[in-house]
Amino acid sequence: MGVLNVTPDSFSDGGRFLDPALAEKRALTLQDEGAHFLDVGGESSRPGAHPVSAREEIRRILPVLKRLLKKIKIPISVDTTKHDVALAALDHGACIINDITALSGDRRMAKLIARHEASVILMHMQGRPGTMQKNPRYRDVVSDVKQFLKKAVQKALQAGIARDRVMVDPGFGFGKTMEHNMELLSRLDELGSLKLPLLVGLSRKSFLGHLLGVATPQRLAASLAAASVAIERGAHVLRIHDVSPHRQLALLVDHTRSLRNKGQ
Ligand code: HH2
Repeated sequence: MGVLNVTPDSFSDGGRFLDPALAEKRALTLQDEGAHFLDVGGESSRPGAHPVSAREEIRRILPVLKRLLKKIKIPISVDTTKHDVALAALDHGACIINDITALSGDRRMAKLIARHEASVILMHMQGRPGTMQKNPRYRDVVSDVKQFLKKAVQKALQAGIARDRVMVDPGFGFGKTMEHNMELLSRLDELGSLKLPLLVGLSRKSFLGHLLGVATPQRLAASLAAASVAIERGAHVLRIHDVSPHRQLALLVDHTRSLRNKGQ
């Protein structure tokens, strides 16, 4: 899943694709490089980010979605927590809502997604972006995240969203210390018991930088290494900024896995 941030303040590419023409060009590049989905976001969720209004989010993403409608063949996801933004996006060609609050941010979201027969990404977050990195705590991060996602899936199904339209995401970097993130990555396979497609967003994340002492622009190698571990532990979708190198990595890891499975 290629990331297209139409924001002034995203942590790794803020301000680069605010101009709809540049955003369109970026989307086409991500598609040409082999992305299977596009995730368009109009509000940063980096630690300490300030929330923006639905009106502003729509103002940022709608001109881009209108351009993409005719040009992009891969499914478009929109990264939003707000009903009104999701509604505008679904009316303009998006078919997946990436809700980092897992349907808890806006009580009208679940029914909207169900009514539109759209798909949803349910992500775990402790707290909210403004304050989530202030002393996050867990009993056991993997079991707590799994429990949270189980409940979010039940909520989605109760609202009428079909099970085959649900993906889950442990939410790397969202209300988690570096140790929590590393624990989640190393035990990612435990989320397999949810029996749903597993999406991970590891690309350029701060905990990789903290672990290895590298600034955001130098985090590609760490992102690739983390992605490789994630695929080995059962991740199905990688939410990424650098599609081409991740595609090479995914093809190689998949190939070795299928050879090993054949040999068993
Ligand atoms: N990470 C970010 C944003 N949205 N959605 C899901 N499902 N999973 C993630 O890990 C995830 C996400 C943060 O990355 P980015 O979009 O590049 O930055 P920003 O939130 O600053 O725009």
